[in-house]
Amino acid sequence: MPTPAATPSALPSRLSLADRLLVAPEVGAALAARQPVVALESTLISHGLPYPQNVEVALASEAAVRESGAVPATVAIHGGRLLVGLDRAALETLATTPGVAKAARPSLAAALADGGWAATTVSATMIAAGAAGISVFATGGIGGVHRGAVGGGTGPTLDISSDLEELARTPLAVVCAGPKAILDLPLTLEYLETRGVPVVAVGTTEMPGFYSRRSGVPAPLSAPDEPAAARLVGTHLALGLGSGALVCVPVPAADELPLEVARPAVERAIADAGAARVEGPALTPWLLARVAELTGGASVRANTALIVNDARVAGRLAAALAR
Ligand code: PSU
Ligand code: MN
Repeated sequence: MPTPAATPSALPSRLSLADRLLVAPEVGAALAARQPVVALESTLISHGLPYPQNVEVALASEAAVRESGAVPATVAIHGGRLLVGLDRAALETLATTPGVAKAARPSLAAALADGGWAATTVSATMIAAGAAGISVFATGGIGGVHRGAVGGGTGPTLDISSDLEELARTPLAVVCAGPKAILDLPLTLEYLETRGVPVVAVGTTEMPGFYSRRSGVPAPLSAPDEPAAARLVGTHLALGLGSGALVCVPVPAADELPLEVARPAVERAIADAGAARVEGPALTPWLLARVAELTGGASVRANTALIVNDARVAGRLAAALAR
């Protein structure tokens, strides 16, 4: 992969999204041959998990995609370009560089104009993947409507992740283990329904709860198995409605954080974040790190396992969609 220059003035500001895409040769070849490709995001590497679990999970996710018969394309920003497909050195850089930026749709231009390294959230990864022609993407847990976003506690914060708007306007299948457990799950589902995003749980009629297999909240749609989920998602994408589809897969049983362990840790972390006045894009990483502390690292084990599992399922979904 060519290494782009990292000076702010390296690229003219008028460049389009397509002009700024730098697709790795293996990914480009797979797309040209209509072979299955799975996009992976990088904010979970830079902001979501501690080192060295973050780089281990990045490599394990890529391996899981390959085992499923698809080509992985981890997305990040460097030198004013959207990189689609990273080498190992790039993954290490994202995992170890302090203060790497977190780029979402609203902060995409700032990250590109800066010229340095930035990790992409679900929204920015969907933008890059969609522009590159990739139709399946795996993450850990999507962002959503934060608790207290529309009232309660200290009043409405209106903190709603740009992930939800992206799902409404970019036609990709996104595989996750449910919206992150730190969020308001019923309100997140209401938002996705309003914005026309089908949400399908695989192998269960309940929404997967991210760290936990269960959430206690019914899933809007349910598919008994992966082929059924692939048919549903394939049908949605073929209609050309413009929105993406969310596929939710429970964390593997051996690594889950039982709901009775996860729930009090999440509630305590949210209270602590309020007391520490953490807000904006810093909130989600702060809460994930706090839950990790409160559970003695058990949440990190669940988080890494669910990310790799999602990548594996996304690979199989991409293979099914390519047939
Ligand atoms: N899944 C994880 N860990 C993470 C994320 C997803 O297991 O850290 C990241 C994704 O990049 C997602 C972001 O888009 O968290 C949501 O951030 P926010 O709530 O600030 O929109
Ligand atoms: Mn937010």
